[in-house]
Amino acid sequence: MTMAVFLLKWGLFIVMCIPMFLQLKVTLEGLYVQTILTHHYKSQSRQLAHKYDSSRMKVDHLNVKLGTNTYDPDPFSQIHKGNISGQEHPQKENATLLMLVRNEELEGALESMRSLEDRFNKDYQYDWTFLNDVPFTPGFILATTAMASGKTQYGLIPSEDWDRPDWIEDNKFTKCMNKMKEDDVMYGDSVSYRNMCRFNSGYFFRQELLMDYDYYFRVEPNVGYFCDLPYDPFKVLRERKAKYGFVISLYEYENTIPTLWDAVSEYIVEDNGRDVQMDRNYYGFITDKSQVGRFLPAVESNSDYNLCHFWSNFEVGDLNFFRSEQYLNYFNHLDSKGGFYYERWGDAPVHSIGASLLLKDEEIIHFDQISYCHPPFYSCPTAMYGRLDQRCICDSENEFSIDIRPHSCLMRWWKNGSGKHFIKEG
Ligand SMILES: Nc1nc2c(ncn2[C@@H]2O[C@H](COP(=O)(O)OP(=O)(O)OP(=O)(O)O)[C@@H](O)[C@H]2O)c(=O)[nH]1
Ligand SMILES: [Mg+2]
Repeated sequence: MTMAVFLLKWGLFIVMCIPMFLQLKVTLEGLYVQTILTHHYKSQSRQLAHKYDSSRMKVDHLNVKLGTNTYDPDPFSQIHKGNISGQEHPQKENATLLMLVRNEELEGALESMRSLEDRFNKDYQYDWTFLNDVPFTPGFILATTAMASGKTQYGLIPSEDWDRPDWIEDNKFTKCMNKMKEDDVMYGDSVSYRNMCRFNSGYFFRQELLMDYDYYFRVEPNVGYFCDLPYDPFKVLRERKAKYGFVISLYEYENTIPTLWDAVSEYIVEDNGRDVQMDRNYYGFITDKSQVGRFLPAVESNSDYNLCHFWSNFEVGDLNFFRSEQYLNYFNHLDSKGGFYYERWGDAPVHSIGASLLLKDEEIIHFDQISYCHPPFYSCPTAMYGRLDQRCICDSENEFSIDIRPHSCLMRWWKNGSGKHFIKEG
């Protein structure tokens, strides 16, 4: 009897398990088939891709439509036809490469120089101008001159262009700086960083050594250029009558500029349409907070300013714009508020807002074919042929490749600044 119950129980158990076993078998078979199929499809698509390698990867790609906003009407003709490289005397603009730098940053300065020389300047030999708030050491001068293909010159910044002016109140300044330190504001406790930002905002273009130049290309220590420059950016500025060129655009840390926009708004009201021409300038770029594509602004701001700025560690610009009465009025208004010291206003938002308000009609250029890296971010052309043609060493898909990321303002630029040509022409 016990045996019969035992057999019955097991019999029932086995019968009940049969569908489960069948299901498991089907699933395993399915997985197996799926794996085989995936493998099959992958290898088939790899085969297909390689089947067309010879035409896909062909170097003679003069007729390929570029996925880029190039300023060069015949972009592939330059490098491979040897029009730049090997040209003995390419036409040069009245321009200089410009580096504000400390003696102790020599190695970083040489790294940046080597990269820009290789990628661009060896073919042009533009002058290098170095500026410092203390005299350059003989070692610095020797090494940078050896690295440069062009002439080098070294300027000592006068104290009145660099140091904190006396009308900044001591006690208020110390209190503000301590508060910024407490609040962990980036470089919030640094006096020299403030000097540097005010100098770059309002004084670099007044330096004696720059007086005879029209254009400058700002270079910082420890930056890099990942592709050959496909054109002379100075020439692009001149030919297009542009005044300012950038590569990367990001959101500013609002805690460094709590009252900057108040000062700007006051300036706009006082200007009363004299220099700031709202119907032609780039006001939209610095105030648009709408969704662009799938991107809302990465940070919320407490003013109309959306915090977008051109990352000014790279700049190619027209010195005459900065020396103009219009820019000086703008700068003087901001400077009189003391925010470079009581807060920690950076030259990036100051340049960017100034350029966006005062420039117009495509006078600002996005150099999308210049691949530039200031750690941690970099730009890298997305078009494969562009990368090949410019001998790029960069990965356009990496998360630090900044162009189309939530914390990039480039999409806002395309919408409000100079959009991609094909969008405008389409
Ligand atoms: N001569 C001189 N140059 C300075 C001083 N502080 C900064 N600089 C230069 O000013 C430029 C900007 O300074 P950085 O320290 O790179 O500032 P940043 O790019 O905002 O910050 P990082 O992310 O640290 O690079 C660089 O070219 C520096 O070499 C200074 O006290 N004296
Ligand atoms: Mg830097």
